[in-house]
Amino acid sequence: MTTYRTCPLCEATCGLAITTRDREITSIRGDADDVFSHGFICPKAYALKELDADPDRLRRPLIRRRNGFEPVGWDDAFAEVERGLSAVIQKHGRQAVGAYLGNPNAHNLAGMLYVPVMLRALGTRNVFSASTVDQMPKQVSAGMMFGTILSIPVPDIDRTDYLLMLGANPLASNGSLLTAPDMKGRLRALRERGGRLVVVDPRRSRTAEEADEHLFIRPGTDAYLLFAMAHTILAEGLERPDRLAEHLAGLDQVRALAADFSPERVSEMCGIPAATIRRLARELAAARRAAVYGRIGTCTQEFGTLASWLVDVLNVLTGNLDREGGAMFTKAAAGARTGHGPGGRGRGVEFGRWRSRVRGLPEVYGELPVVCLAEEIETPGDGQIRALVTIAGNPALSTPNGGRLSGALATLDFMVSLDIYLNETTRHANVILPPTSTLTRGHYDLALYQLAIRNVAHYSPPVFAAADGDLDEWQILLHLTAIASGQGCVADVTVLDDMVAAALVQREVGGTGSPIAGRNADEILAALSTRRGPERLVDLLLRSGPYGDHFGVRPDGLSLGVLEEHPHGVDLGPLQPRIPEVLRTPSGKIELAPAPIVADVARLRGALDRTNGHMVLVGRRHLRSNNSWMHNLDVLVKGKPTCTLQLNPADAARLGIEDGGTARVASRVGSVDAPVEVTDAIMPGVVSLPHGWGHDQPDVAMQVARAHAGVNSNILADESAFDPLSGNAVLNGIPVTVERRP
Ligand SMILES: Nc1nc2c(c(=O)[nH]1)N[C@H]1C(S)=C(S)[C@@H](COP(=O)(O)OP(=O)(O)OC[C@H]3O[C@@H](n4cnc5c(=O)[nH]c(N)nc54)[C@H](O)[C@@H]3O)O[C@H]1N2
Ligand SMILES: Nc1nc2c(c(=O)[nH]1)N[C@H]1C(S)=C(S)[C@@H](COP(=O)(O)OP(=O)(O)OC[C@H]3O[C@@H](n4cnc5c(=O)[nH]c(N)nc54)[C@H](O)[C@@H]3O)O[C@H]1N2
Ligand code: SF4
Ligand SMILES: [Mo]
Repeated sequence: MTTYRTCPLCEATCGLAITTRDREITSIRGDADDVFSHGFICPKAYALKELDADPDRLRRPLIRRRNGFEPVGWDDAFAEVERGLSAVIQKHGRQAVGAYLGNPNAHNLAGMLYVPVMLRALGTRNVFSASTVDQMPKQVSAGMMFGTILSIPVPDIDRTDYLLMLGANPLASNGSLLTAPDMKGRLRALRERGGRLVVVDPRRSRTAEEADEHLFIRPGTDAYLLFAMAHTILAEGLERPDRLAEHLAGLDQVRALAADFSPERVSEMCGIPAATIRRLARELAAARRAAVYGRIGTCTQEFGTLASWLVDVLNVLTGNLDREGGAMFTKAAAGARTGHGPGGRGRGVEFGRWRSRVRGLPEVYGELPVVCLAEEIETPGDGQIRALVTIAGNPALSTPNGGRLSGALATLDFMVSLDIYLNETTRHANVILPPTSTLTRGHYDLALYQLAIRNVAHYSPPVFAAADGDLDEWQILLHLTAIASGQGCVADVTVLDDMVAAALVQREVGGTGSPIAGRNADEILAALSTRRGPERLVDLLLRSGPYGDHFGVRPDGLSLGVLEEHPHGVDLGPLQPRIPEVLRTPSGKIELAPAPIVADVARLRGALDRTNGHMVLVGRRHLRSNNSWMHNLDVLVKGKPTCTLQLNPADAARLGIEDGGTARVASRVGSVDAPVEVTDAIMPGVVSLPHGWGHDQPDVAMQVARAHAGVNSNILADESAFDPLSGNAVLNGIPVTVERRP
């Protein structure tokens, strides 16, 4: 039997054809008929078979006892969670419970739809996630400019003539905040139709190798480069906001701010000649259709929000925002906040509604910066975190100062982890709750389809039925919801699920913007009544979404049933211009100069004369790895180790370090010894180490990963360094010293 399924591993959403015999996978191929990926897949897709079969993947809940972890039944596990969480809540209140949400939540319906339900029941403001070691700066800048948490323009790579890419390596990562399977093919097509690809990166990445031009940049200085390009465009009168002009606020302020950042002024800082900066600016302005795209290298740095903002400032100045071949807004079939209503204006975004207790960092989109997590656990006082819930996250490896955080986790009164492995983080948990294999779940990319370069929709049915007694992730989350809301661990989660569905229906019929506003809630619930769990909620979101059937109003519209009839997905066409309808700012304008961003420019200006004396560390990704959690799959880790410290030959010679030798890398907060790879692909003065490694910790029950342990680069990342507007960690441009180890 063959099941067609979207790969849930990264943002590219490739279609897979998974052939099975009974409970066994016999083959995994790219689905040639997939409307979006047309058969493309990467090596990680094959690893889904190994992941499903991995003997170390947890099948039963674990409780930590005095002499190690013990497998238990679900009832015992939930009873233990109830005891542990209730004790902390009773004694210290709800703020004493923290939560950390990891990246796989964005690739999982349960994570998207039921984690918020669980968090509401928990009632804590101490919520942290992988977003503040990732894309939060982009979400902050885009939210301020356009109005919602996901108002992020994506480069229309299939139609552009010029793509300026900074801090991204889609040939390894397969794209991020840019859902587009087969980036390699799409970038090749761009060049074949005469377009130009320019990559700015302190490392000659695989993507840089494919580009027409690659420029080394000193890590953390993208905001200077982008400002100098804006400066050039404005100084030379090359700006052409065209159709956007009537929707813009703040252009004059940008003009004034850019005045301080001439190419000559920033050139040394960035390590890029002034003439090159001017040429880039002119090329961008002259291109018929162009897009600027920045990703993790431009976010996880000191000026992350400013760099993210300037990317879109350039898209606006050159008239490329919201036009074909420029940077455009997706119109997703389900779940988008800009999906309904007349639009054109909205509530906008608001940050700092509360602050972290110890350092006073502002809340963003309902969460606190994860750079604060360790101190919130360690520092005594009212509101100290004494219990932690982690859901699909591995902060011990993925967040700054992993050494300190691991120590802090060990001091918690109680910790529960929803996770499929006993790993570097979950080893600190009192209870680990494992959901069933990802192949037993239905799948729909609620989050990633909001950032796709075409409007697409694809529902994947489960490949296998869950075994008796296994719990799906949404069911576990509802059990935790029941416990957190004081209903105890025996509550019937089907009743809770009905309440979740009813509440979501109420939001649609009770709101003003929804196409089903004013309809009868019971009638809508009845129409959804054959489904339960995430499928019922997705059906609702699709049917009340922009392409939906609106429950009978548009019989040809989308529903989950329609998607089930289209196992290769439904293509809803190329992106269309959406301004002004897509805007949700209170002014109804594109806010080109939001006040907090304008204020932060002073910090950028103040750092202009800083000297670049020290060596700095950046990260990187490898095609066969996925953050921290796929290193237990032999197909992906066999062969040459990829967790190496890349060092430029000039630095290697100066430091007396040879290829294949060992170097000690030390930062303010820690040091690691790593094997060295001498390569001119890395800029002089910069070293690169990938993240997500360091599996040689006590108790970690991942045999293959342990044999390919690598070192944890986040031992070096400094939790005191962050981008102030977003609270995002600085993971690139970390000052380090490097020395030879015998
Ligand atoms: N230095 C440095 N650090 C970085 C980065 C960097 O570039 N440099 N990148 C950052 C980025 S972009 C990200 S997104 C973060 C990731 O940070 P995290 O999300 O904290 O880490 P992951 O490695 O994705 O860990 C995912 C966890 O989920 C578990 N898991 C996998 N599948 C499932 C599932 O279906 N259900 C459940 N419940 N659990 C599951 C895995 O076992 C693992 O424990 O790392 C960040 N850290
Ligand atoms: N194979 C694989 N795919 C993945 C992941 C994975 O771990 N492995 N992780 C997924 C996740 S969670 C995410 S968020 C995405 C991330 O996707 P991408 O953003 O494409 O991430 P990377 O491949 O790490 O590429 C980042 C690049 O930024 C460069 N860089 C570092 N510092 C700077 C700087 O200061 N300025 C500039 N201009 N460049 C800099 C690095 O050298 C690197 O080449 O990938 C996703 N896809
Ligand atoms: S590129 Fe991403 S979505 Fe596509 S097969 Fe590889 S891991 Fe899966
Ligand atoms: Mo990420």
